Parts: sequence; structure tokens; C-alpha cells
Amino acid sequence: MKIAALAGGVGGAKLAHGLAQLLPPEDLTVIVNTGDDFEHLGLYICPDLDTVCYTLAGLANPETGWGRADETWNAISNIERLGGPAWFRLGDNDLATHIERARRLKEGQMLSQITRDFCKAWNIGHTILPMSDSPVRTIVNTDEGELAFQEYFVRRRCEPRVTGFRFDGVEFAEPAPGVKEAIQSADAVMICPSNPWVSVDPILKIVGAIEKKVVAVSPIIAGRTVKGPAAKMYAELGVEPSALAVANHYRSILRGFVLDNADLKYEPQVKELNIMTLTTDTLMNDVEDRARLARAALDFAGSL
Ligand code: FO1
Repeated sequence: MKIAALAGGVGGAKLAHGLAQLLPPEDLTVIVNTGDDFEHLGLYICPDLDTVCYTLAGLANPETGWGRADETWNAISNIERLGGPAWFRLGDNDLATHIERARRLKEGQMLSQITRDFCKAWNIGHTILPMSDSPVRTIVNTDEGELAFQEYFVRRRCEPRVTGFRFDGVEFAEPAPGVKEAIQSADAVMICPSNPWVSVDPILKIVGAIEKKVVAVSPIIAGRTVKGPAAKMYAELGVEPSALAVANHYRSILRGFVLDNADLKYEPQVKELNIMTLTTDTLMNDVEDRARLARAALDFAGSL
């Protein structure tokens, strides 16, 4: 089965890794959010893209989910000592990625081409694509005014109250080369358990109408997110955070929805939306869990 997976950061990367364990390289393309990207320390940081790449390459930090395993922090410690901005923790190994990417971007290379070369260097067989080669910037509207995404997420630890989102540049951004083709040739599009507001919505805006069956895996389990502020965002936007809220979020495009056993009670309401359901254990605590959930989601998608 050929899959185009849409992914944001840590949760998305985990399911993408599960899918990569099961599908041959030609059958999986992961399309990754770049709305979290930003320029920092003169470099170009693509947190979600790097999280997905490091995870599929087996290089990711197992504790944080982002950044590199066995990392050292000499550069950022020295930047801090010099009075520079150290709130965004860039490890020494990770820095090499940002320095080399910034160098190539300055030369005029496209982000998708650079990502392809990096994936080759990291021995990743599956295709990982940024959603677009053009910059898109997620802006979080809060009770304290507008904040650039990483300012909100890392610097302010998601504390300000969210009132909405804007994706600067999205109206001019074309899908990166390969994105449309991956969706067109896929048997199903799988929305990974990423933040619907800030990880998946930017990708959906870029790719436009999807004429394939779409299956989503809920990032909300029993009203909470494993990682990240999705549940907090729903609550602040006046929606009770739940798997049902996620199904509603994607209702216009979903054929199938995977929710956790803990959310069994929402199955009838999701079905009322004309969306088929699979209720299973969606927590991914280890590499085996990722493959198990991917297997269940693939079988479910195949059955629709
Ligand atoms: N997240 C944090 O909470 N604190 C950090 O200092 C931080 C640094 C960082 C460096 C590289 C990278 O690729 C990701 C990093 N992240 C950090 C994660 C990132 O901000 C978020 O995971 C995503 O943007 C949300 O999907």
C-alpha cells in the first residue's frame, strides 16, 4: 500500500518511523510541516523536518524526541556565556545540520533538494519532503499579541493564551516538488498524530483539496496530548479537547479516524460524522509500538 503521510514534529515522526519499518521506500513519502521553521543565530532551523529525518535515521534524541541522540552542548553554552540567545537549545551535532543547510540555501539551493541530500547522507531510504520550498511562518495570536511560533512554543513555553493562528506566506507557497505527485500516487493519505492547528493545518493549506482517502490518527488521548500544546490550544479556542474535537477538525476530508481505547466513548459520535473508526492503543512508548500502530492504521486504511 502506497502512503503519503503528513507529519509535524515528535508524534508525527514516531508514526512515520512505524510506517517506514513496514513499507518499502517507494511506498512511503512523508510530507513535513515547515511552518515552525525560523532563522536563528544566522542559521535556518527546520525543527519538524529535522525531527522526522533524525527519527527515521535512528539519530533522534530518545528523551526529547527532537534534536540528536548523544548530543553535546558546547556551542550553545559558549553562546550563552557571550550573552547570545540560548533559549533555543541547539546541540553541537544538530548545529552541523543548520550550518550546512544555511550555507546551501544561501547558494540558492532549494530546501527540498537539500533535504534529499541530507536524507541520503543519513541513509534514509524513504522520501521525506518539506511541504514547500517557500517560507511559511506560523504566527500564534495570543492574549499577549502575535508571537512567532518558536517564541510561543519554546521561549514562552506555550504559556500565553491562544486566540488564533496565521500562516504567513501560505497564500504564495507552492507544494515542494514531489508533494502533489506523492499524494496523487498514494492509495491513502495518513495524517500522523501531530498538532492539528499548527502542524497539519499548514500542510493541508499548501496541498489543497485531497482526492484520496484520508485517515488520521488522533494526537489527543483521554483529553490530553502526549507532547505539545494541542489540547491546551483546543481549550483556549473554546473547544473541549478530545479525540472527537480532532475528528471534527478534519471532518471535511476524513474517511477514517484512529482513536485510542481510552476514547472508545467517542466512536458513535465520530461515526455520526460519516467517518469510519478504528479504536486501538495509540500510545507509542517504544519502537515496537510505532510499528504496531502503523500496522493497525495501514490495515484500517486498506479496509476502507
Ligand atoms: N523544543 C524545546 O522545547 N526547546 C528547545 O530548546 C528546542 C530546541 C530545538 C532544536 C532543534 C530542533 O530541531 C527542535 C528543537 N525543539 C526544541 C523542538 C521544536 O521547537 C518543536 O518540537 C517543534 O517546533 C514543534 O513541533
